[in-house]
Parts: sequence; structure tokens; C-alpha cells
Amino acid sequence: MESKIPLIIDCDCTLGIPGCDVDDGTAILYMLGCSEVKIEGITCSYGNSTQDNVYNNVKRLLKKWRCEEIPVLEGSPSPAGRISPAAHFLADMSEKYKGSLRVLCLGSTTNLAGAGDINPDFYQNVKAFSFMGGLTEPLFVGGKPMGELNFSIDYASTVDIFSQAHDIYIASAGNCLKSYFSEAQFHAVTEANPCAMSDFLREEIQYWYDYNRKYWNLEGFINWDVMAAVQLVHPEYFNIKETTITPTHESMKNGSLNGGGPEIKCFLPEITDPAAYTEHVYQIYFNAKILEEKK
Ligand SMILES: [Ca+2]
Repeated sequence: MESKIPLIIDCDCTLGIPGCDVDDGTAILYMLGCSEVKIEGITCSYGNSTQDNVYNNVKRLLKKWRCEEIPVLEGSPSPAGRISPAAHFLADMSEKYKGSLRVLCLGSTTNLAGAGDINPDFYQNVKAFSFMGGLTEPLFVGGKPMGELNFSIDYASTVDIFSQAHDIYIASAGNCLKSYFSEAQFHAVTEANPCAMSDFLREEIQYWYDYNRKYWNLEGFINWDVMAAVQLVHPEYFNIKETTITPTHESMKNGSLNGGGPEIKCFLPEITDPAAYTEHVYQIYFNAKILEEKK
């Protein structure tokens, strides 16, 4: 019997690549620290960078974290074709773990739609989907407007998925603004916890604080994708609101969840206590004993 939650992370992980977001990487770290979860594989998408860069970066990180046993699959490089090793892996694992597999989607949505094209039962087989993306209202960060990326970049796949999947949890861009990790807290927490994980975080995340100060006037960064990870495993940190969205191809070109299309049920969780939430996330990072020598 499978005692741990089987999970696939589909992501555009660029943690460590200059000028690119760190949040997929922190979401993977979070899942590695969740003792109730088993990461069955990481499927690579595009968005923060190209699929090739993402794939090589995930391989690099898993080697550094001594987690090379986790399968890494190449995804589609663009919306032009949905079928890829990643899509086949998602389709196959949904059969192997029918009714229990969770899918965490943190970048473009092409690979998931490909899995649905390969295996018509994919959407029914998956127990729950958690996404990061989408807008319910215009997004402003540090006083400046910010566009949507994850759902809009392959809007047709996104609408396809939402119209067929069930148990959809969406960390919308607006709701992610509370997933804010200040640089002051980062320094305080890593100094209070001298260990290999703190060293790793300092080495590989500092550039993103510098980037956010320069380009977004922030003394921290929004840890978008980690919210989608937390809401899937620890819903107690959220007010889980069931709602309906009405996306269309036209609305989804801008990432808007509401465009007057057919009603789709989903959950839009909201972080209830941001301080407790960030403390929890750091705690889970430190649970991940991935940088220590394995006995
Ligand atoms: Ca991402």
C-alpha cells in the first residue's frame, strides 16, 4: 500500500539562473521537506526560461541535493506540440496511481494537456491539481503592473485542462501576494539555522533579492509557486474558498480566469496568516535533509 502521497511536479524551474525566478525551486525544496509526500517525478516545462534550460537546471539541482533517483522528464518546448516524454510520464503515472496522484503545475500547462491528449482518463485519474497562475483582477507588484505568464503562455491548453479536470486548486497571482518572503526574515532565519540548507539558500537565492530590489522596489520577493505547493499538502494555512471561474481562450490570453465562458468549479485558497505561513515554509525547507550525506 502506498503510504505517501504520490506527486508529480511540472515546472519551469530556474532557481540559480541569473535574472530568472527562484520560486519553482523553492516549491520543489518544500515538497522534498514534506515527509508525507513522495515526488514520483519532475516534468519540465517552459516559461521562466526555455525547456532545455529548465531540464538541465533541474538535473543540476537534484544532483546537488543528492536526489538523482527522482526521474526528470523533458517536456514540450512550446505550445506548438503537446506530446513529449513529460506528457507520456504524466499519463502513465495517472494510471499507476489512479485516484491518489497529485499534480503540481508551476509553469506553462502544455505537458498536462498533452497527458490528457494521450490518456483520456488522465483528468479523472488525478486526485487533485494545484496550479500557480491566473488573474482575477489587474496585478500590481511594487506599484508597477505585472502581466500573467503561466496560464496565458499556452492559453488553449489551460482552458482545455480546466474544462476537464476536477479538484482544481489555483494559487492566483493576486492571492500569491501574501506569499511574500522578506530579505530581513531570510537573513534572520538562515543565520539562526547554521546548516547546509542555509548555505544553499544564501548561495542560490540572494541574486533574486537583489533583482527584486532593483526591478520591483521590493525588499523581498513573492514566492509564487511555493503557495501552490503548500495549499496542496497543508491546507490548514488557508481559507479554501470554492468558487466558479469562466475562462475563455480570449480571456486566458491575458491570464484572466473570468471571461464569461462556461462555469467551472475550482478552489482559490487565501493565506490566512502570512507570518505563520512563511515560518511554516522555512521549517519545511529545514526538514529536507537533502544536502546531508545519506546514510
Ligand atoms: Ca514557475
